[in-house]
Amino acid sequence: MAIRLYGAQTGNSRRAAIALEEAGISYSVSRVDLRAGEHKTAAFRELNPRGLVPIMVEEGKAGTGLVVTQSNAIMFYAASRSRERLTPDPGQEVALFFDRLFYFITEVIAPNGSAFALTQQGNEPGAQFLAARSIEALVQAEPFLVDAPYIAGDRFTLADIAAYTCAFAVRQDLDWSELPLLRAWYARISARPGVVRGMAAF
Ligand SMILES: N[C@@H](CCC(=O)N[C@@H](CS)C(=O)NCC(=O)O)C(=O)O
Repeated sequence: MAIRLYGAQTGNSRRAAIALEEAGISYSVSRVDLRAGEHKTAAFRELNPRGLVPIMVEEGKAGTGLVVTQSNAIMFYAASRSRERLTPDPGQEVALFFDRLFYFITEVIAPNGSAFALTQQGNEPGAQFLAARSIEALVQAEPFLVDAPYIAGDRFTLADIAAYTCAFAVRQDLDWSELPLLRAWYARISARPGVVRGMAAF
């Protein structure tokens, strides 16, 4: 089944691309020019009425296709078809995995995205408040790595992909000298071939 990923150089798009790469799923890329407003065209909104990237389309038989418009749903789709396990084995560490994954989705990624929207609205104090909350949550993830090399334990999972794209987005705003565990983890994740390819997809 042919898979096409629409996206741009954004954290959400990169997260989806990394997951497909790590899962060993082949896909083609459509770069969406956000500055030119390609994501707000009628044709694009037929795929995602919200006019946001990423979108994954899996072309089916006789014109029926799957359209997925949430980066985290694309990650789970990739995991479900992965040769490698990108989620914990059933019954083991599942709660920890979801706790860490949603930590990054709700505490780090969400306020970061809202800060960006407030900047676009000219609300700089609001933007700075949310950006600082996002970075604070990221910094407070340092203890996650005390006993394990990956965000949710001994194995690379979707939680690492979620955490990596947010750390990448604010890498210049972090005091890495204060974050030795996150620094070593960031280097480890950056060196993964699937991550390198996913980061370069758009
Ligand atoms: N919940 C969606 C959010 C998608 C989203 O906010 N995409 C941003 C880029 S990271 C976007 O398309 N922004 C363009 C705009 O707001 O005009 C997801 O996780 O995929």
